[in-house]
Amino acid sequence: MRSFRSPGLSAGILAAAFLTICLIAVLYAAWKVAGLPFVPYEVFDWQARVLPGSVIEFGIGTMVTIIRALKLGPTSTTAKVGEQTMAILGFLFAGVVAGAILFLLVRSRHGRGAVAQGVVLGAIAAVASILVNRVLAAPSSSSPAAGAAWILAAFLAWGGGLGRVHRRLVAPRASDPDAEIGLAELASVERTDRRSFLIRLGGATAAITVAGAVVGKLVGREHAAPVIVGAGGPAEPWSASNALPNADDPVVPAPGTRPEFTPLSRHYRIDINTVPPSVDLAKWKLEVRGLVESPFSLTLEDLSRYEQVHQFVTLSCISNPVGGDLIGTTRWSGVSLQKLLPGFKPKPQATHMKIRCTDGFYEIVPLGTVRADDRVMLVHSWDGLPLAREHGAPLRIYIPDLHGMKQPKWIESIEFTDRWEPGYWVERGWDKTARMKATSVIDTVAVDMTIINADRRSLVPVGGIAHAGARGISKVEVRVDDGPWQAAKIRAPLSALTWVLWRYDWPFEPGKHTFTVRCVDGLGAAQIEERAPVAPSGASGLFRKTEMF
Ligand SMILES: Nc1nc2c(c(=O)[nH]1)N[C@H]1C(S)=C(S)[C@@H](COP(=O)(O)O)O[C@H]1N2
Ligand SMILES: [Mo]
Repeated sequence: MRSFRSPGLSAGILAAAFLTICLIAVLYAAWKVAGLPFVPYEVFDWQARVLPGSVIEFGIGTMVTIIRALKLGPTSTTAKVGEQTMAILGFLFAGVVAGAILFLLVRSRHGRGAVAQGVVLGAIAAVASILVNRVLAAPSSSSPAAGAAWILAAFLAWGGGLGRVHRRLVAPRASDPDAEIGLAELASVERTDRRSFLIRLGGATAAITVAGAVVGKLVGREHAAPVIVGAGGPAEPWSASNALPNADDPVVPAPGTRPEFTPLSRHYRIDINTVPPSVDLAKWKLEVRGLVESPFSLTLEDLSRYEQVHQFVTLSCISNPVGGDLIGTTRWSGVSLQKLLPGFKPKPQATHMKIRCTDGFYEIVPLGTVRADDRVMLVHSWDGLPLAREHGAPLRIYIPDLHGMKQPKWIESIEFTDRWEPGYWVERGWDKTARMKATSVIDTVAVDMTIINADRRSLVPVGGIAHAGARGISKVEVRVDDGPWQAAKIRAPLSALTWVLWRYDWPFEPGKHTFTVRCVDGLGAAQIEERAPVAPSGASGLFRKTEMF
């Protein structure tokens, strides 16, 4: 009889890492192929909902700072990739910790019952994951029961596998346990056997991971429920064949200024989902309930029978730093809520609407806002196309002057109530009103596009945007170094709800210069010069750009 030799903790960590990576690969492939729950993202999204707002704000703020400092790419798409990576690494970390604990537990019991304990561990992890899946209640193309069964099977296999790996590491096959060999020799045989076993396990993990990724990518249906785009609907964005309303404006943007009308593919996306929820458009209905004469529901077709409104709108995220890219302008189409309101038949005591979304997001809208402003609308299209999945298909709201955090996407229901409540982000410490502050940004100092004026002066076109919610912009000024503030020319905006493009032709001086911009909103209020971070009410401060010529 030889004594039991427990595999070391490092072997346990390695084995747990391999098995957890296999689990992730298999879950990923099943998610892509059959729409089964991808637990790492679901756990991440669940954490994002339950953790205190300050923790989330710190996380998002750090990510935005890093992305901007390292110029990693468009903030919102890069951040989503960052979140997905964190979700997967976090899941892997949890799997490794759980595996290490299992190895320690089994060691304290002298190696007995490794598989049984592994299965118990898998079952605990499965139950927790199923609970998260049910709490999120994300729509998916698989049924909740199938999702639960799949999670249970996958996690039991993972836990049982861990137990078997432990058993295998304890009882090396290379040696005959009954053979008469010395202890030292046995130890070395064991070490070699464990090492080659772990190497083979690593190889198998690599193979499974590659297979999972390939299957997921090839079959990849983005775990979408069937999306039915209105038959005969437009295939082309509105902007592809229509001129912008200010096309004839004499103020030509300085070369290098961002596009005045943001292409759909470049509009930022911010929400609480690692992967945007996919709504089955065939089954979708807007539920209207609460303090109304009688609850009812509306389909997209019902909405299409109302007068359709189109508005050019600039939307910005409250997390957008001064000069950031979490801001965009497109053409929003839908129905004015003011027109819909009488048909909803709210009871006299109703004062607010609580809007609930597929992803658990919610927001409160005072009826006074709707009654006072016919531009508040339920929106089904952007740039002439039905809303993309990531931008809230099939229905979102638009409320002039407010940041995106007040503008729910993926709307499911409107409940009429008699009191104000904090919305999703207000509950997490953000501003109650979330009104967009005036902001101005220099996009370009186009020194290689210098023009020579009549006095033979070289003028460098400087340009960018200015925006103040629905208040419009009455003045933009540029200062070079410590010089005087100079008025910039303002191009007519696409609408009263969008940013303006401005341009200032700077008399060129060689050397190093700092350009600063500021604006005044349409009501006469100057842009706030004092710097403030994005939380809790949106960033303020002047944008500066330093260039060397
Ligand atoms: N249902 C839902 N709606 C939402 C959010 C969300 O997380 N869930 N995020 C809001 C925030 S913070 C912003 S900035 C805007 C962004 O809209 P976009 O991604 O279409 O640009 O959506 C808003 N609507
Ligand atoms: Mo936002």
